[in-house]
Amino acid sequence: MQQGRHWLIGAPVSYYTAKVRAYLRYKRIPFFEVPATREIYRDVIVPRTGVRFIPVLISAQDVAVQDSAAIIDHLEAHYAFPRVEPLGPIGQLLAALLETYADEWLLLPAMHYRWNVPENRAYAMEEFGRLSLPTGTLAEQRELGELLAAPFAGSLPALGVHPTTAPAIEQSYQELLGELSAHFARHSYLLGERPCRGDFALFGPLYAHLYRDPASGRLMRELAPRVADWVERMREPEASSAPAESAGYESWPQTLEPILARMFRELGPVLQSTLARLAEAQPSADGFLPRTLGWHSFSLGDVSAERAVFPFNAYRFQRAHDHYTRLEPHERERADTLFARVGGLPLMRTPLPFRLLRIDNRLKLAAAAASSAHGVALH
Ligand SMILES: N[C@@H](CCC(=O)N[C@@H](CS)C(=O)NCC(=O)O)C(=O)O
Repeated sequence: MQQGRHWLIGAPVSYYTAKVRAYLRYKRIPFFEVPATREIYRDVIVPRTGVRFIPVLISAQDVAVQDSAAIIDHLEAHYAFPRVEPLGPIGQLLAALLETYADEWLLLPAMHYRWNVPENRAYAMEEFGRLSLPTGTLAEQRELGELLAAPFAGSLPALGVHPTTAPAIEQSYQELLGELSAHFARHSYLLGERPCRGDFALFGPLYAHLYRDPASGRLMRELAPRVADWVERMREPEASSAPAESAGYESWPQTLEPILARMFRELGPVLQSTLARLAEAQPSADGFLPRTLGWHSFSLGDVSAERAVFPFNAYRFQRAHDHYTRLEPHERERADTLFARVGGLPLMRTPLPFRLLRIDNRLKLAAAAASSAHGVALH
């Protein structure tokens, strides 16, 4: 990969690659996309990042960055315009919350529909094979696709996708489509007339899985054509001169409230419990956290089930929480009015008794700064 250019290593089937690709296109940042073949994993991804995740950005300065949010942050430092961060602090907080919801929670419907609907599953396996072995025969690609897809399909129980939760996951997703349809009837993007990081994040599951996978794509177009239109808009988002928060409402559109309420109802307790688990976690000898910290129960609709505890869920939320704790008192009051309406106050007011740091693409726990370490009330 030649220096002086940005290279995005990823895949058309990949959730978080879609997020970064839409961001790069919106910013009009020139880049080349490289499919994550077996050779690219062996020669670039693993040696440069130490982990096996996509997307990876190899920047024009030859810096290797993994994690979709870290890639966006890295590029934002070099390309200020068009802005993707909302102007106001509450807008920034909401964008980070929506990013957390899209990155961490919409994995459930995205993975459920991909791996439990036979038509989607067959399509995804072929796509995995084509990506990894572009010059192989169809039979070779299918065989390899099946092998490579196994760990992804096998991750469903850890995410909380079980036969018992599948109906609730479908119901929640279809209700979300209704809420998004109502929102996109009035606004082009989540926070108004210009995409924010929440839009890019939401594009990950809604495009790479739930629009591209054939059976899911039909479902979206049938149930929520306006959401499908937003997906199309996000594929090549136009740089707009409109402020990220449009005038006429107090930094957030009202039609966002049911979506925030859903997020706090479904993901809120999972985050609370993850924070509590982290507060008790014993660091390993090297100080890094494992990818999962045991299991906990969660509820969706009327069902309860088990899922793994993912420290990364809390890491993504930490950015939103930081925005919240930095609000000036008059802004805090406005944000609290909103959070009280959408059921988010207990979570937002939970102090984080630690900092999660991301070092060498792995998470580490550090003590909270003295000023914010006011008691551990994690219930
Ligand atoms: N937090 C990471 C997540 C990246 C991620 O999970 N990527 C998927 C593909 S879309 C992957 O590489 N998974 C490999 C694995 O789960 O081991 C990001 O935002 O980039």
